[in-house]
Amino acid sequence: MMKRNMKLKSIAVVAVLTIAFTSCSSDSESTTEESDATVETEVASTEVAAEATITVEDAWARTSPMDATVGAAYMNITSSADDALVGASVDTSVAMMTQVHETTTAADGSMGMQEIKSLPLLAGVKTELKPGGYHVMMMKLVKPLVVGETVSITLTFESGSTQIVEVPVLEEAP
Ligand SMILES: [Cu+2]
Repeated sequence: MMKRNMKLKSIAVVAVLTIAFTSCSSDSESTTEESDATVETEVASTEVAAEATITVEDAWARTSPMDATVGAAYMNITSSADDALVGASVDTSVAMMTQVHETTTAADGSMGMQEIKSLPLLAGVKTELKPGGYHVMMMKLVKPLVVGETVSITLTFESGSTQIVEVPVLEEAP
């Protein structure tokens, strides 16, 4: 971490020096440029602190039988800041309705599932969407999910950001 910070700092210094050396203008102008650079650096570091990154890994969708009306997609989601998955959607050429589901087990042991409006993502913690757990459910499939194809799933997060994930259709988890 320290090493990386040091490296970033030296890159910033090089950038400022480059501006100074390439500037053939008057002293007053180069002063202006330097102060601009300082302001930009401050803004940039504020953005870095506030901007969360959300990483989606190991996404896959299960191939669906010809007569199936629903399909499921799975993935691992890690957000650098606390957030929540509040929605998922696919193009209507794939499925007419898409929801985030959780698998439930009733008192009698029977399995079911229900929509979950907000799936919490704790900062730095990998949240798994996997068979038997959370999943993205594509309903009213327009056509079967065929191995070798990919489905673009748009994830919406509580923070307001969205992410499009290219999800390969597979027989089983990668
Ligand atoms: Cu489901």
